[in-house]
Amino acid sequence: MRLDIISIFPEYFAPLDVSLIGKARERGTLDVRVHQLRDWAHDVHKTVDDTPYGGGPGMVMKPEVWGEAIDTVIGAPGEAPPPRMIVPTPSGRPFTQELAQELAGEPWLLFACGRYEGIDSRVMAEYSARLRVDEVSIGDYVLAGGEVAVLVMVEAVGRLLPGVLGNAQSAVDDSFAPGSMRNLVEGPVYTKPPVWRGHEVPAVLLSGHHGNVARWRRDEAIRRTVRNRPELAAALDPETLDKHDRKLLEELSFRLQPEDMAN
Ligand code: 97T
Repeated sequence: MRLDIISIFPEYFAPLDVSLIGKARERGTLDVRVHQLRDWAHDVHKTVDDTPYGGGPGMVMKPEVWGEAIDTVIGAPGEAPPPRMIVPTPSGRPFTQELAQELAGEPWLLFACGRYEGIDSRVMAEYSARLRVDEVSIGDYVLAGGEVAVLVMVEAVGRLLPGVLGNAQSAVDDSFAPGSMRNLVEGPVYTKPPVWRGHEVPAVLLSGHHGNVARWRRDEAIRRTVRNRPELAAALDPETLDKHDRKLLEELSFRLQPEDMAN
């Protein structure tokens, strides 16, 4: 997979030299190219922003500079199938594991990092006519720019590429998990020693009883989901819940929809 990233802070992307993504780049699984947007600015000050039309605070990134940068990176029309373009912005569609999986199937992604109040909207309009453009948010908080959002997305997408995670682990991941577990967060995990500073590992995990271990893990996953992600708990599909699950949810004073209580 080829990844192009355009930013006024290429130094932000140093982490892509290390760990999983760094190894994938060394092996040639990933071809990451980071570009300095200011290389396409023409004035002596390498200006990339200007004041917003209609007034208001902050600065907006200039369309001409972005246009020249993107034209150069994507090359002449018809030269190669164009990339999908991703623009991080707090007003974008949510970045989810589903979108990460979709992007992992693409041969070429172009990330455009905005700073200040964002990129002149005509840039997205212009390229929407030539390639698939998605404005994407990584969550409901405000960053100083798109760079960290791109790091998040590149890591989430990169680990899904064949051979990046090491096959043993990727199999254990989402695809192998039973359907119902996909809507629950993970429970707690433990390793040796069995007692640490007086804290004991739950006895069931040392019991060797695989059925009891599986049931305990599911209970813990349900407890944590109710506590930390009530909106996920509320959306649980009753078809994926057994009697034990329903009893536990009741104990946690969590109520299913009345129509589901008959089951
Ligand atoms: O807050 C931002 C500023 C610039 C670019 C992206 C973001 C953002 O992306 N997801 C959440 C916030």
